Amino acid sequence: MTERTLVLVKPDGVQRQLTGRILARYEERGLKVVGLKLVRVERTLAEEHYAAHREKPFFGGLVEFITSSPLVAIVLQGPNAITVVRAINGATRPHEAAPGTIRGDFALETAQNIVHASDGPEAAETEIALWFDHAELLDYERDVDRWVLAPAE
Ligand code: FUP
Repeated sequence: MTERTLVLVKPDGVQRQLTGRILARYEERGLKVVGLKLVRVERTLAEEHYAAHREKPFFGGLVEFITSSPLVAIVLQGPNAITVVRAINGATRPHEAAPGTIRGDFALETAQNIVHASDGPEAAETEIALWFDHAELLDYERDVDRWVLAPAE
């Protein structure tokens, strides 16, 4: 099923100049970029994005971190995009992330694990609406889709 998912290249990824390499991994897989921007994150947006973690001990640090420097917000589209992107990113805790994943290759700390991706269809819908205006999401055809996507049955 075609899905859309939200990815954040968090401040550590941007500061470490990994944005291009990270974006390339999603593009090379065949996923389509339908939204993309550099964002200086307001505290209210950060708190809303991580609302599910409000009661956790790491919540304060998480909000501090995500607002500390600009991040890159991306919406990716493709078959099973939510699952595919989480697999590309690797496990939340980098010491559990397989080599070849973004976290398995670039991160050591859970609190600075480079990327965020929506963890399910509901989260994806909520998060995309939180980070992007409708007009910022572009629907367009790619010639390469003939080679990336199987014909509809
Ligand atoms: P993920 O879906 O992979 O982003 O992971 P979670 O939603 O469980 O966690 C969200 C963010 O909270 C992580 F990216 C990093 C941070 N976190 C911590 O700092 N410590 C923890 O023990 C768990 C998560």
